[in-house]
Amino acid sequence: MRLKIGIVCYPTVGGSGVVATELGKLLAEKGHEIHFISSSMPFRLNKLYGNIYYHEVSVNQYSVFQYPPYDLALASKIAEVAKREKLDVLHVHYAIPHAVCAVLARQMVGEHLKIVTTLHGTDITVLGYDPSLSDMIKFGIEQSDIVTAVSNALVNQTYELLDVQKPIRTVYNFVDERVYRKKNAAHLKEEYGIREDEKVLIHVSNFRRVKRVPDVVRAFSLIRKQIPAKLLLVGDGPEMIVVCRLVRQLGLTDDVRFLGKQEKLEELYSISDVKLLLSEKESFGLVLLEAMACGVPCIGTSIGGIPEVIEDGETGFLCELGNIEEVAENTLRILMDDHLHTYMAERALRTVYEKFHSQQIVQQYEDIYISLVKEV
Ligand code: GMT
Repeated sequence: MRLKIGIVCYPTVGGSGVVATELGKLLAEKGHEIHFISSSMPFRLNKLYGNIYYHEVSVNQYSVFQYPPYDLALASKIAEVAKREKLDVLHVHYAIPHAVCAVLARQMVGEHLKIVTTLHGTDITVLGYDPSLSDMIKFGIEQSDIVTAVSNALVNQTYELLDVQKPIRTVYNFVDERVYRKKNAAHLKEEYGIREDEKVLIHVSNFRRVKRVPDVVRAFSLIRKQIPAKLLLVGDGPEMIVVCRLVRQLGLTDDVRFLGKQEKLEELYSISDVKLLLSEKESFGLVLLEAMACGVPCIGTSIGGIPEVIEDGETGFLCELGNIEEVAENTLRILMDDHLHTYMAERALRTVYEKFHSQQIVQQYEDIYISLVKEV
């Protein structure tokens, strides 16, 4: 069955935009017609496909409005595209504003437009606590035809926080294994001034406070006292100034590389020995999966969906939030034991293929769409 699927996502750098875009690309490869509806071109939509279309939402600034009406412009664009292109299904990523805009668009075009909403985390774990928004999020969820979340932890958190009645299914995130695989990028070590005897640790995030990047730096400081090592910090965001200051204060300037936002992450993972993600909130942690697909063992906090991605003692280690000593100790265990490192690297690769394989996950979404279209 060939479907016409609309995908609404945040196009900028971020796991939800990445997953939505990769999903669209893989669905297109399976023969479906994909229509991205977004405020700018999703950054991973970096290749031309005959059956992928992009519809830009533009917001006019009229002097009568104090704020530009983005949500209304989005709803109106969804309705326009759904009607003209005869969309079967609309898959929106994030409950607000996307699910709510989709519901409004459906009222404009008719009930045959089916809505699938995927919860990615921030809509629940941050905005769900805001009483001025929680009823709206609940409305978006309950009015969707099918709701998915990227981890069991996020499903449970949604039930606890919003008291929704709607069934929510877990559909895990995935990566494109053709892109995320170990590559020969040894030349990068030389370019970044990393010696052969040095171990490489990597952290990738948007440097929001919830990512606890200072914990990564503090743990690295303890590790660095024991073995020669370098830390790659990839990404940028609000905490960058704090992190830079801490690196200076701890005397780590020569051993930390600030790489900013990067695209060829698979090459950076390919020269890394361990990945660190020490967040206080994380519904899944897509960057862990990216690293695992390149054979990198991971250290993460026992928070949110992270324990569903890292299998403790098998593909890496889980640590208590804020326990820097435990992070350093577990990281050193991996870095100082080649057998353990090889074992965990292989287990990480196997987990990506067995539990999170892209074909398996895309199939789950496809089955959801088909079940809805068959209902009509
Ligand atoms: O983590 C962020 O700050 C970005 C956010 C997003 O919108 O991409 O990430 C959320 O969605 C990702 C994809 O499902 C998940 O891998 C991240 O864990 C989740 N972030 C949080 O829950 C904080």
